[in-house]
Amino acid sequence: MLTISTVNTAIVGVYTVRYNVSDASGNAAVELIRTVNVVDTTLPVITLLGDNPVTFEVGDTYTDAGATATDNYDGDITSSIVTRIYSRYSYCRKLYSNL
Ligand SMILES: [Ca+2]
Repeated sequence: MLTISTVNTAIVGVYTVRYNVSDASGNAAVELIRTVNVVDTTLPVITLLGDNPVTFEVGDTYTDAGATATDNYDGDITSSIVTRIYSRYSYCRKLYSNL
């Protein structure tokens, strides 16, 4: 068995392993190439900080407790968290207030 040590399984990427051999007369075989894809298919994990759900009195200022995110390959990716706010109830309220 041939052990290949040039594929760094700790770094995502596409690696090629080339195979060749020569006989005692110096004749080289036709080289063969194997492509090795090192991929990261594990999803990152988000952890919410604070309570969920959060309930507070209308008119109060809402301050989100935040969240953290980690990934098996990228480590701490908290700074990459994207937040979006959906508000179906406030939309309905606007409709009624326009009547
Ligand atoms: Ca990952």
